[in-house]
Amino acid sequence: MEKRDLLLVGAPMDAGKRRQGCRMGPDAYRVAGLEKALSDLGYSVADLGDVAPDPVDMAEHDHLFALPECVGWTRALARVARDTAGRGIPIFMGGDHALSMGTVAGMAAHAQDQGRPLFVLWLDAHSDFHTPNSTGSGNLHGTPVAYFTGQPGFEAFPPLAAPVPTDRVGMIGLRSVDPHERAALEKDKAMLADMRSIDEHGIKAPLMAFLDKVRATDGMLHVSLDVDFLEPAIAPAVGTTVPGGATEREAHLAMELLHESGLVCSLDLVELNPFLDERGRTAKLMVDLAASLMGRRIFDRPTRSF
Ligand code: B3U
Ligand code: MN
Ligand code: MN
Repeated sequence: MEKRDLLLVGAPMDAGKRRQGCRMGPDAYRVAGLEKALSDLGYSVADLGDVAPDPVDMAEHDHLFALPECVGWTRALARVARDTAGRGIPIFMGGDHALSMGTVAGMAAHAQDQGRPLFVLWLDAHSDFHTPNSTGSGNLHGTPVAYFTGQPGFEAFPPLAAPVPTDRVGMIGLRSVDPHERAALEKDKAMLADMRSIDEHGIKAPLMAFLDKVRATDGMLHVSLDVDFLEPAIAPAVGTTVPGGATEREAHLAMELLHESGLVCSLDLVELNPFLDERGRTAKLMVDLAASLMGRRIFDRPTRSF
């Protein structure tokens, strides 16, 4: 298969929650060597620099944190995703998870332009399925899946060119889902693999089942990788740590299977907060996972020391 160009897009969004630091994510990936790790695999890689939010003339909301800025990011990133998707595989270097409102909306519009369905693999401890009406925290990084699947309550946000139906969403790594999200998800047909089921059946079974669905409909696959998918002991640089996450081996296996599928057309790397990292270990692990997803083999994994 011909290697598609890789396009690194910085999305230093920090507006999706109160705790700050994710704005440093794109530079942490640059310092950790993401571009070289990928170009060493034989890809042509371009760093397109950082996106900025569109200016938005809207009042702040009483409950939702930084609503106007989140709307501005969604507009900007949806446009950038749609524009870059035709030129290669965009890798969005976050930034917090609210950035996926824009990236998935833009990728879904691109897929629609191609006449193909978009599927979304959500690798996360959380389901991020709150709506602006159900969120208790008011943090919009807990809402992107509800937005891009077209749930009600997002009137302040750009209308979706192509909502992603929930039966085209797969979530792996779940272990912190609020009651409202759970009630909403149970009514829907997303594929949910929580850590309990991964402990029982391994990570390969749900992932292959989901990839089979993508392949069966000639779908395109967007992968959204939240740092908190990982066990916090190996990935401490995240504001919302939840113990009991994916191990390094489970995560690498998932990336290798994704690579072998040949289905991935775009990737978000989200929620890295370099302010909370230990000597760059989380940033380096995320770079290694991205390299596995793009085809780095097990014998070529670097030795790491901190
Ligand atoms: N569900 C909680 C917590 C949360 C969601 N996503 C993250 N944290 N990273 C909320 O605030 O909506
Ligand atoms: Mn998330
Ligand atoms: Mn999360």
